[in-house]
Amino acid sequence: MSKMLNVRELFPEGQLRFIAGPCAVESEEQIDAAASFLSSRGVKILRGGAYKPRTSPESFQGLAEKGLKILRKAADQYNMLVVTEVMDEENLELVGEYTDIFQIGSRNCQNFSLLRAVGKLDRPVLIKRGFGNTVEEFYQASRYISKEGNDQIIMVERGIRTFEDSTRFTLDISAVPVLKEKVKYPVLVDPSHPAGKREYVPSLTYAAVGAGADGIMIEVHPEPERAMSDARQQVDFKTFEKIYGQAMKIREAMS
Ligand SMILES: [Mn+2]
Repeated sequence: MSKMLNVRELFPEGQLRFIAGPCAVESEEQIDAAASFLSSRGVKILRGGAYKPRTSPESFQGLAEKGLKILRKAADQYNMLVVTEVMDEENLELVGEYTDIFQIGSRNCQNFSLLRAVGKLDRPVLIKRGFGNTVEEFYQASRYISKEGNDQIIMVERGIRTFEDSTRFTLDISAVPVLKEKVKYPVLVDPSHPAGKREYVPSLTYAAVGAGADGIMIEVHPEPERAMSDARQQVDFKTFEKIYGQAMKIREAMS
């Protein structure tokens, strides 16, 4: 399962790599379909939430350990790595049994005890920017992890809360060059959560690549309309394929 991973090998400088998969793990069939498709297109890291930090407590909260097992099985079958969110320290050990990369979600970006806890482990940590955090606060959050000894960090810009409400969050494209100046870690962009609508996901992806992102973390679902969370922003396989191809062309044009 988990080997010693180096984030710079996963996201080499000057290249573009994708992390993709559905918002939430919903069933074995759904994850198998996603992993089978994505791996065939060259995606090496599978995403999917087993614990979902939802705005409403009545919303789908995730399959928990059952979801982790489903992710692990599909990733092993298709030779992929798993990145999934750990929401609290209590679940760190359990999530660690299944994931290759720990994800710290936007709502936990400044959960300093959780950051310290993953900082003590020898496994990569993907941290998403808090939607109410400045770039400097995001940077300092990464230092809570590295200070404990773990410098295998991946930073993800995922949009911030502004007065603008025509999109779900405002994607802060400027954060990409600013972070790349501050840290040696890979800087990725999640175009799905700021978009809120799948129609905007391609444009935000291309903008991120143009800004110099090392990778894209995108929500892809075999049947987006039927998704149990974030249904409006997940793209189907066909759309993913188009986005992926175009994004790679933009990256090539830049080198
Ligand atoms: Mn989501």
